[in-house]
Amino acid sequence: MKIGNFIGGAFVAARSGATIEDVNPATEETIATIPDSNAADVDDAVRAARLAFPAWSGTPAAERSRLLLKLADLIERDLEPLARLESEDSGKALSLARRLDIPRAVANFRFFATAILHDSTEAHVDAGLSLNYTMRQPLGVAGLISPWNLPLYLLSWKIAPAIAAGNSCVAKPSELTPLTANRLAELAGEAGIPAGVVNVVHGYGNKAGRALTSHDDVPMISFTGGTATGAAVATNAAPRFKKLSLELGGKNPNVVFADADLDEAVATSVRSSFWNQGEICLCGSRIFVERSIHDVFVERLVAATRALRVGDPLDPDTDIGALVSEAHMRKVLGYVQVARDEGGTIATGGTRVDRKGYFVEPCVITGLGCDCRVLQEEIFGPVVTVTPFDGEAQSVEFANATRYGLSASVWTRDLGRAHRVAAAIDCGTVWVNCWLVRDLRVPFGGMKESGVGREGGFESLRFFSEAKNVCVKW
Ligand code: TXE
Repeated sequence: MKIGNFIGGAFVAARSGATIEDVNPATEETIATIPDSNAADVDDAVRAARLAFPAWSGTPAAERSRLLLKLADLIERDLEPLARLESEDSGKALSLARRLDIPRAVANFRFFATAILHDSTEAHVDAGLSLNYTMRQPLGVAGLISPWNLPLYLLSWKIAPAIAAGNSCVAKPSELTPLTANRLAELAGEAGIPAGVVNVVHGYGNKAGRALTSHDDVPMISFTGGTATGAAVATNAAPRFKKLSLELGGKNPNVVFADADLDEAVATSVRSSFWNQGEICLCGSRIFVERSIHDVFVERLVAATRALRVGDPLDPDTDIGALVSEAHMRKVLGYVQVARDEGGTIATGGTRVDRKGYFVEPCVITGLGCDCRVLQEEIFGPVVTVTPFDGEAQSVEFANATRYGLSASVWTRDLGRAHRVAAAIDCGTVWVNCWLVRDLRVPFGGMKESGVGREGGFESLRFFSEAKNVCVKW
């Protein structure tokens, strides 16, 4: 498969003609070539988006909504081939792409297509003096940069609110997982979304991505990816005074108190540790367990982990597929070695599976404290640590002992404690007795080095618009 950039409603090669190979991490075979775009290609896309902006931003919300709903229907129609593309591109289990990735992309378009029909703005009346009303206007071209772990899910989480709010956009998907973005571009055309409203430029982050974040005609950047990359994006965008939303890494605590429902806590912890090979920024990679139940929790978690089936992502019985790339697999295996060097015990897993493809056995590590690198640095793979704690105060101390602050899970039947601990953990989302239960209306984002700004629900529509106050004399 040879895919092109989608610019002004047409598929085109990079101006330089250069390409990048796209590899299926489960088979190590090249499955596509994508354009290795540079600043000239980004410039073409931004020009197309600027041209489309006046008409699109002037299109009534009801019509924008209709077109986005049509696009959602088309994604739903093509759920099966899209899920397969996502699986082949990223290594994730096809069953997960069917259940999670593609349905969420549909939901994202439906959610923002209808949100704009129910949005409102404020008026402030100072009787006898003035009437102020707030306009929320689209800004122009949105630059959208997305990662490889949930490719269509996270790209649609950005494209849907950006264009629903009346902006046009240039999206730069991860060079590791470009295929569903390419298909989305086709479907946007089929849905009747005018040419130039959605543009997709493929290529490397430090070339195409950097050109987008530095472009003078792109007034806002929404980025999801690693924390170090987020810093590079901010360095480029901040001096140009762009609106910036950064959703970055996580090193999320999963805190289990002795009074928790152990069956539920173990079953959900297996998912929050290893879903999508642990390649979700919301995974609970640091598990803290109250000392009195630590040993039994570890025993049950290890048994459940060993029962997971690692293998062919297309096999319906597979729980864990391949990691996204060889480089990423090496990074993950490197951290297992760091854990050994730091004195940790590998309770299970942590080795490469003896077959073609980048498969790693899910790994549980015990015996490490909060200062160890393995508990400080984002591994972003099927590797978790379990550490005992004593009492509520220490659970919070451990949970906060990281520079990240994306999400947390807390397991307890004590309602008062659930509220206290949730309030005390420094992060953007706390799940009590659950994980990854997502209501698209709620604010989403991180504290500390997990990001800046909030998206989700009306927060997304606020990000992709500029508030303007109009003051009329009474
Ligand atoms: O992400 P990058 P990578 C974390 C995770 C992972 C690490 C690196 O820890 O191991 O990040 O993964 C584009 N200017 N997460 O390398 O580099 C890039 O092309 C502009 C967490 O894949 O952050 C891609 O489209 N753009 C995360 C996107 O940024 C640049 C999910 C993300 O890539 C750029 C993925 C630059 N200078 C990885 N450099 C999460 N929190 O969900 C790269 N890009």
